[in-house]
Parts: sequence; structure tokens; C-alpha cells
Amino acid sequence: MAAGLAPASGIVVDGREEGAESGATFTTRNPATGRPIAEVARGDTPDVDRAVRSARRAFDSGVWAAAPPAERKAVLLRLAALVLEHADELAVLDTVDGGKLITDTSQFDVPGAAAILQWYAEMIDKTYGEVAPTAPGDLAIVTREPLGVVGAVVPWNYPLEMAIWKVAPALAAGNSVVLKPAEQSPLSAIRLGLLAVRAGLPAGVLNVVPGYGHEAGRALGEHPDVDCIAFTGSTAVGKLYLQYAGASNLKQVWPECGGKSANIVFADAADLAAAARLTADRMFGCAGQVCSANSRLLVEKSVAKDFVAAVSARAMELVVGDPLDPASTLGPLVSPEQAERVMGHIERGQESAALVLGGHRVEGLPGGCFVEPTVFTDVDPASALAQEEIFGPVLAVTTFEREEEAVRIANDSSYGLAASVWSDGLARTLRVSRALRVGTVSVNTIDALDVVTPFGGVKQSGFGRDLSAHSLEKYTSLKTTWFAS
Ligand code: TXE
Repeated sequence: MAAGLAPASGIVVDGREEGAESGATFTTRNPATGRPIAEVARGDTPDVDRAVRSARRAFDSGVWAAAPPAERKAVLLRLAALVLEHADELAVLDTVDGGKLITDTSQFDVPGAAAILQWYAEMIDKTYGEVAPTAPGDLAIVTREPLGVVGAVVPWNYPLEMAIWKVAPALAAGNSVVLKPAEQSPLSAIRLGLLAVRAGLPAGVLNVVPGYGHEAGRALGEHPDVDCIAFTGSTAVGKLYLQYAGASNLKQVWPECGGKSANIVFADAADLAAAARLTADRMFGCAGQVCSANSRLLVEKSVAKDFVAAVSARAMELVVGDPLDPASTLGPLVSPEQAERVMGHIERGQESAALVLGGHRVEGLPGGCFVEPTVFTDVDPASALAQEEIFGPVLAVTTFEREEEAVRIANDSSYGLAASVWSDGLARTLRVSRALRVGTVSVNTIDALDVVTPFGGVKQSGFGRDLSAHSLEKYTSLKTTWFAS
């Protein structure tokens, strides 16, 4: 155990916080300083099993799944209120644990998480079933039933928000949940589990098991009594969950994986200056660790030089520093490992493209996790820089001359999460949007996102949708009940 830290707990099972059965722990660190923050229980197979049994007991008892909708709604609204009451604490946890800017966690992540909880809570007593158009005399009703035990496996780039994206609709649909946060950022999820108990969520309905992916994550994926895995993370690990399901009980798996989203800028965009500013803000926000980051800029050749200069100028205004300082506008990457991975991409990128901004670690800051905002131009669409998800502050720029060329390059990716199109031509934006093989197209903006619209991808960005009423489809099965005449 790291010196001076409190003894570890952090597994929330059956409404109580406990240590791992093995007594093992792991240290979670602040990437901005490299210093340890806490010792956390290192959940593994026996702990996951305990959590799944608790979730199953709660589900089978009907204490949540069969509770009156108005009651369930009231509990989730109380949880949303508690999240807001503890907003400062949750924001600081995600900032010190994940390296996210305090301005983001306090203004967006935490209020956003509460708003999503409220939105799904409000749906609970406003969702109706269906009556099928059978022959007269018969009656067939179609209802949405909760699946049972949902495993939610989430990453570190939005620790609290990603947890809520899965947990809120899964609970609203009547399931019990076992949440496994990322090992880099487990603290806000643990707090969420404890706040849920205070909100009156019955014991066992939301359990939290922190731990490593290959231990706790794998145990959840292989567990024979888990009905569904809702996952956000890398494509490689998304594929593992599909394998775990195939080798165990054929549980449903909903992977939301990475992306290499294209931001297509036509010369006829109405406000190229605004487009350049947003390009930089969205690319370097969260230090580029966003699955839908528009990390490929495809810009029409006639305006490319000025546009890239404007993006770079905006990037140079970023204030790199401790994410706890509200003056900082670019924080660290989540871990030294992630910084190393990103620097490897940058070094290899220089063999095939022109480095026009950044490209180094930021000197003079502790922790070793700060990387400069970086821009490459003349990027070959077939190169690794254009094809691989870097998950860091690295923008790859390619120019095009014709619309079809832009669409072809944008679609030439194993990913298909998001894309943006900037143009003042309505017919063009419609044509291009239709041709793009992605889950979300943002026209004359970047990465538009709201709880009311589904979020997810195609191809190796995964399938299934988070947010909106559609995400409830992942956490329910359709049941037909016939009444013969
Ligand atoms: O993600 P992982 P990592 C991408 C991004 C990033 C890369 C690696 O490109 O550079 O992934 O990040 C759990 N069995 N994204 O390594 O490993 C893990 O504990 C079962 C995109 O952190 O996919 C965590 O809870 N589970 C992304 C979750 O999977 C395993 C967000 C995600 O971790 C496991 C994060 C295993 N063997 C990374 N290994 C996005 N789509 O937003 C890990 N896990």
C-alpha cells in the first residue's frame, strides 16, 4: 500500500462498502502529479461473483424490477439530486483521478450526469407497451421486460458520465447492475454506488466492483449469470467481451468502441473562422481522449493553409497546466502509459507526415503525462496517423479537391462513430451526410450530443446506442403475450 493512504475498500455490494475477498488493492494516481490518491480494493472473480449474486437476488425479489414506476422514478430523481448535492466532490474526484479539467468536470460532466439520471427517471412512468394488430378476437400485447443483471464496463475518459450513460437507462428499465469502472479512475463510480444506497435504491440493485480489466472485467464478461454487458472502451477489448459471451452464456454484448472521426471542411462554409476555433477546441478538449474526437481534419485545398493556421493559432492559446486550476485549458493524459502510447504515435507519424505544431511532452510539469497540442499536415489517408485511434491531442490533416474525394477518404476507416461537415450548401451537406457511414453527423458544428439523441457507431466503432429512449432497447427484451379468442 502506498504510504499515508487510508486502507482500501471500494467494492459496493448489497448496499455495503467492502474490501476484496483476497485483500488485494491497487493504487490510483493523479496523472497531473504522479502522486497516489487512494488504495482501492482490487476486485476479482470472487468479488464479481458476490456482486452478481447480490444483483440477481435483488432482481428476482422484484424489489426494484417490480416496484411501481412512480417509486422507481422517485429513487432515481433522489439519486440525481444527491449527485448535484455532491457535485463539487464528484468533480474533484474525476479531476484528480482522471486528469480532467475541473472546469469541464464541474460545468459539464457532473451536471450532465445528473441531468441524464433525471431524464431516464422521468421516462419510467411515461413508457407504454404495445398491442399488436392481430386478427379481431385475439389479443397480443408486446411489453418490454428488464433483462436481469447488467454488467456495465466503462473507461476513464468520462468516469462518472460513462457510468451514468449505462447505469441510468439500465436501472430505469428495471435491471440490477454491476458496474466496473476503469482501473485508472474508479473513485467517482464508487461514490455513485454509495450515493445510490442513500437515495434508497434497494441493496444489490447497483453494485460497483473496481479492478483490472483482465481480472474483474473478464470475470464479469464470463459470468454465467450476467444477462448483458454494456461496454465502452477500445475495439480490442470490445471484441474480447463478444468472445467472453460466446464462451459462456451468450449474454448480450453492446460495445461502444473507438473512432477516428472525420471533420470535413468545404471552402463554402459560412464561417471558416468559427469552424477553425471549434475544430481546435473539440480536438484538444479532454486532451483528445474522446471516442468521437474529430481527429482527422479533411479540408478543401483552396482554404487549407489559412484554416490550419487558424486551428494552430487557437491551439497555441491553450494553457497547459494542473487540471485542478480553473485557468488551465489543457490537462494531462490519463496515465504515463497513455502518454507513452501517444508519443509513440507522434514519433512514427513524423516518418510520413509534416509536423507543424507541438509533438513533444510538456517540460517542467510533474507526472510525465502532459503532451503538447499536435498537428500533422500532408497526412496520407492510408497511413497509421489517419487510420489508428491515437486518443491524445493529435490532429491529422489531409486536403481534398472534390466532394466525392472527401467522402471516400472519410469512409476509408475501420471506424464509423461520428463525422462533421462544414458547408453553406444545404444540398451538399445533405448529400455528404447521407453518404457518410457513421453513427452521428454534425453539420456546421462538431460532435453534437444530447441525451435526447442516440449515440453510437457502425463498423468497428461498435453497435448499440447510448442515450435517448433507444438505449432502453439494449436493457430490455420484447415479450409477447397472446390471449386467444
Ligand atoms: O481501454 P480499454 P484502455 C481506446 C483508446 C485508448 C485505447 C486504450 O484508443 O488509447 O482504447 O485504452 C476494461 N477484459 N479507448 O487500455 O482497455 C478496462 O478495465 C475485460 C476508447 O484504457 O478498452 C476498462 O474498464 N475488460 C474509449 C475498459 O475495459 C477489460 C475509451 C476500457 O479499457 C480488459 C477508452 C480485458 N482483458 C479507451 N482489458 C472510448 N470508446 O471512448 C481492459 N478492460
